[in-house]
Amino acid sequence: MFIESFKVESPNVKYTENEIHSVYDYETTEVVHENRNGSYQWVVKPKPLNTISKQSNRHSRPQVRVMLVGWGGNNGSTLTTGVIANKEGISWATKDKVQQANYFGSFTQASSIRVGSYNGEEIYTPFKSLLPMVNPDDVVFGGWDISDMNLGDAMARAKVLYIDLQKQLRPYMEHMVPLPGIYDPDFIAANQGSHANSVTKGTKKEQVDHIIKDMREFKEKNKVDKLVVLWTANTECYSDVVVGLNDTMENLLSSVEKNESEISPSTLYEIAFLRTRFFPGLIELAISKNCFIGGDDFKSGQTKMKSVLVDFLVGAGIKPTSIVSYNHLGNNDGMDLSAPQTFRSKEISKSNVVDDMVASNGTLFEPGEHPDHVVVIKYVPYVGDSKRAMDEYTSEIFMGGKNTIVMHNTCEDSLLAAPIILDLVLLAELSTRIQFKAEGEGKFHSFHPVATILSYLTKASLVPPGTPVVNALSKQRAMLDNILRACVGLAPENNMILE
Ligand code: NAI
Ligand code: DG6
Repeated sequence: MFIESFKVESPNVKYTENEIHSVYDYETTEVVHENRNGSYQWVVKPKPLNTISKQSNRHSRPQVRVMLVGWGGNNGSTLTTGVIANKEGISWATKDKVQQANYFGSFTQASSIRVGSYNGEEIYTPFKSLLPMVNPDDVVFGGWDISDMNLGDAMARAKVLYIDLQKQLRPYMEHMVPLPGIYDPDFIAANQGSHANSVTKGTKKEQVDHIIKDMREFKEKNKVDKLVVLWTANTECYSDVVVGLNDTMENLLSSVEKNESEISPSTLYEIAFLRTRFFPGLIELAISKNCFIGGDDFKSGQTKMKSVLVDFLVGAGIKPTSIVSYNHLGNNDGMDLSAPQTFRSKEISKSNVVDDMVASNGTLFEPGEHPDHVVVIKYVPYVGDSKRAMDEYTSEIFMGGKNTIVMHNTCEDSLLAAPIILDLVLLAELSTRIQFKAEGEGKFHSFHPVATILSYLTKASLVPPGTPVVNALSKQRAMLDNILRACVGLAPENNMILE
């Protein structure tokens, strides 16, 4: 059964005028390696830790302003059009039916969560009714691009949406023109140069100041305090952490002052608003400014499947030995990735997602042992945004047997990515309104600025130093669900069904 909304009644939960307060039993386990009677032993100690959380803006309708880097791209234009189409209740004719705008693929808008059972029947409610979240109707978009194409033309160039829908949306989109972006041909594929007709000028420091000014003006114009900034521009070449260049906050800021050529446009935007090419220096800067930052590269299709499938295999005691992922696509993202330097960045973000699952099972894998893992991406203009992803997983099973699973996925890439971008915005905003403290602790505090809670949506999760990286999708989702449940005093979903 599905219910639209609910209220929790519990001595641990208090609804005040503007906040929801929840006292929550959080039980963790501590593992220690101790000398007991002359020999070292591993000891696991359950450790209860009461926490209290509060979530603000219970009644008012929170609003959020979003600036996208790469606003005129396939993702940027598809997200903007999708939100407008939903807000305006637009429908359009397809070959099959009259299609209504929806938010399929956005877990905040289109997924549900179990709250309990009623007369033996499971009761579900929309995920978005768990805590007061920003309504996508109240999101206003802006941003930068190195191309001055307006969003109406960008939508047409993307070739993602049905023509009937594009015609209806064009009047809303034509006046939207991205602000000039920071362009450095050394960091994206040479094939992108012809788009770059709207770029900021000056030294690296001046470009950072330019972006800061843009953000200030956007905030003032739209009368908001809260701004979410998100990178959806082309993939840049992979950059290493270099001692003296970007390894500390001080070195990074001094490299910008010195106009060092190895500092990429994404790093300059990041410095302006603390984006994510996560050099240690940037993370330090984000922490020092208490500004939330999240992981890298939207996890939309192939990688999502990978983080489900490998979790299933390793969890079932099956040993994946070879993972081969092919893609071909024909949009501008595909063209950018056809250059080896930008491909390298994508290869890395697509490849690291099985490491924790492999390391978790010492029965299957020796320390340091990994499955062969190959990622291939090819540019095939004809297929446009309709990406093909083919995966082959070979595993060792019982008694030396082999098991090969092959998957083929065809999908409009940006229609998978756009709802994920919306979720990142809404979840990031929500995270800023949650505060908690351990029992006995004086003051409430926010989440750590490195927002692990966003991991479910990105390929390369970012976690605070000293925190484990979790890639298994089910664990990332459980973390999200259970943290939000805790905020309204609901126990984590344990699926024990003892009752
Ligand atoms: P796109 O190529 O259509 O759009 C990127 C936009 O960024 C272009 O309009 C370009 O002019 C602009 N741009 C490039 N460098 C810039 C800079 N320094 N400053 C401002 N604007 C800049 O690509 P798409 O498909 O929208 O993808 C965007 C990013 O998201 C890429 O990094 C891609 O790899 C990643 N991604 C895409 C997915 C998809 O489904 N389309 C899925 C997951 C990740
Ligand atoms: C081809 O690999 C293009 C990429 O931009 C991907 O489509 C994108 O990163 C999504 O990747 P995945 O692995 O989540 O489908």
